[in-house]
Amino acid sequence: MAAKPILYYFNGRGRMESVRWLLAAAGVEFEEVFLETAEDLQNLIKDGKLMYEQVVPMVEIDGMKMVQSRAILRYIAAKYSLYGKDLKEQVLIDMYVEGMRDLYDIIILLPLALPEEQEKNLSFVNERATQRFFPVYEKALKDHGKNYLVGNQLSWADIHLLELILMVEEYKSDVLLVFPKLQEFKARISKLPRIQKFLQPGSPRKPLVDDASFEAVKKIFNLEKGLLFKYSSTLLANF
Ligand SMILES: N[C@@H](CCC(=O)N[C@@H](CS)C(=O)NCC(=O)O)C(=O)O
Repeated sequence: MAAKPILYYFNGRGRMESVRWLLAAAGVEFEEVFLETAEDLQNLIKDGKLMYEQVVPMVEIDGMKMVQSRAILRYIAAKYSLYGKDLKEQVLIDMYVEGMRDLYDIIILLPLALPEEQEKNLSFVNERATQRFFPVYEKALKDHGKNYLVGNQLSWADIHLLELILMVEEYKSDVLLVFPKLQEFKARISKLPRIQKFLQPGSPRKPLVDDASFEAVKKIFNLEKGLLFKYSSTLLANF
C-alpha cells in the first residue's frame, strides 16, 4: 500500500486547506505535521525539504516533496481523476479554479487586516463574490444544466467552489440568495459521501481562524495585522 501523503503546515486553513479538501474528496487519507514555532519552519528549511527555502504548504507524496499550492493541487486533481477528461476540460477547470483563487487569496488574508479596515475588506469580498465570480458559476450551471461545473463529472473546480462558497458564507451568510443554481450546487456537492464526511466535526477540516490560532501563526511567520491593508489599498482603488 502506498504511504499516506504528509502535509506540513500550521494547524489552520491558510493555503493548505484546499489540499485537505481535495484529498478528502479523492478519498485519500493523509497525515499532518503541524508547525508551531518559527524554529519548526527553520528546521524544515535546514533539512532541505523546501524548494524555495521559505514557503509552506509542503506535501510529501509519491516520493516527492511538493511545494507551491497550485502545483500540489493540480497533481492531486490529475492523479485522482478530478481534472477533466481532456485538455479542453482541464483548461476550463483551471480557468474556474484560478478565478476562485483570486477571491480565496483575499479571504485567507482577512484575519491579517486591521480591525478598522475589516468592514471595507468584507464589503470588497462580497462585491467580488456577487458581482464578478459567483455569476460566472451560476451561469455555467444554468446554461449546461448539468450537476457539475465541467464535463458532467466531479472535478477539482466543484470541490474548490464548494469550499469557497462556505468560506464566503462565514462572512455573509445570505450570499447565495440570488444564486439559485449555486444553492442547489452547494446542497448537491455537500451530500457526496466523502464531502459529507469531511464536513462532519472531527474531520481534518480546519475552523475559521480565531485570535488564539492567529497568535500561533504569528509566531511561525512573524506576521503582523495590517498586511492585508497594504494589498487592499491597491485593490480597493478599483472598487
Ligand atoms: N505561492 C505559494 C505561496 C506560499 C506562501 O506564501 N506560504 C506562506 C505560508 S501560507 C509562507 O510559507 N510564508 C513564509 C515565507 O514566505 O517565508 C503557494 O501557493 O504555495
